[in-house]
Amino acid sequence: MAHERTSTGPVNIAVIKYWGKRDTELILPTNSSISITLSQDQLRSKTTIRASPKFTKTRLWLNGVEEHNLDNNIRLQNCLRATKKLRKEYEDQLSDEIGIDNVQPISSYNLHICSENNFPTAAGLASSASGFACLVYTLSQLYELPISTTELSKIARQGSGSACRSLFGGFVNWQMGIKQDGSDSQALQIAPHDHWPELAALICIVSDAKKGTSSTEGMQNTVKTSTLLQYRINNVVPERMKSMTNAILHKNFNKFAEITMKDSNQFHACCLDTFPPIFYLNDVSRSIIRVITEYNNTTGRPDEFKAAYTFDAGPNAVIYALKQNIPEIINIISKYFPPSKNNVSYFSDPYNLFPN
Ligand code: 2P0
Repeated sequence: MAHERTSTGPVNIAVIKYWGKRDTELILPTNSSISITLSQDQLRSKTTIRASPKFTKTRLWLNGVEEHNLDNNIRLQNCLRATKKLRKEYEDQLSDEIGIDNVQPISSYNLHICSENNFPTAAGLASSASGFACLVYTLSQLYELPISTTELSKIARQGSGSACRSLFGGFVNWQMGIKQDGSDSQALQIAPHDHWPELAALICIVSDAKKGTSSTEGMQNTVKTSTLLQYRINNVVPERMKSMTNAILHKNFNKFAEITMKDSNQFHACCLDTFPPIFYLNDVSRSIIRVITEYNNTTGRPDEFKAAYTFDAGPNAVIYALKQNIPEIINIISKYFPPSKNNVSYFSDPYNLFPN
């Protein structure tokens, strides 16, 4: 008998950025980070997993194309091994309770995994985060694992660091942890999706091309060569984690916006401080920063903001703002960057930012 589960997984956009690993195998970060999980209406991964005793090997299709040499895919294997181990323990426990003949030994079956994104893969829109979060969540459903989301986040982390944050909706903290075995490097929810319903995100797709330097490779070059990253890790992020958590809990948009923009700027400064340097922003990205800065200047106060930009490992901008300002921001962006001319397309999801 075949067992099958399908689920979808959301993208998250960090406001305190993760950049750097202290352990590349277990995927343990050099600093904690905070993100917001976006609604699945426009950006999501979808994964179907089927387990059957008839399958002769485990197979994986990504966006319709089969991936080969899965044994060499260490991150995938780590996620499969960890969830299968938990399933086996659960089967042993069930066998003791209801008898071995009544338990399906699904942990021993091969899998067919089908995963797809409804947005450009690897263009700096967190496709690995939604993809691995969705994979691990679907495995947990297939295996009916009796574990918490935070426990599950430690497995998703081993697929892709940022994936651990996509298991929660709302506002999420990835605690870096201090243990060598990674048992305290996990995601926790700061506040649920309906905590701050006035907050919205606008995503400007500057380019959907695959990025030149992958995050995985780029961040380790930064760890090796950037002195600014060391300063950031020790002297900047710990304080920002506290201030950002407070800003979110108190729905203080001015503080939220200030830290979001400063942290994006510092992350890209670390990329520039990498040797050789990494460039993720392009001219259009920098123009968006200037336009948002000018827009914020209209408040007349240096500590008052109407919008906050943030950029990940690619040129695409995410603009956080209060819903009431979104129509004005769309107007400004479309005036300065008509999609046909500058290749900026955008969409807003102001009324349904977070998944349930
Ligand atoms: C973040 N990024 O916090 C940061 C900001 C990109 C810039 O997490 O090697 O794809 O799989 O752990 O998770 C991208 O890093 O890297 C990322 P791996 P991942 O969202």
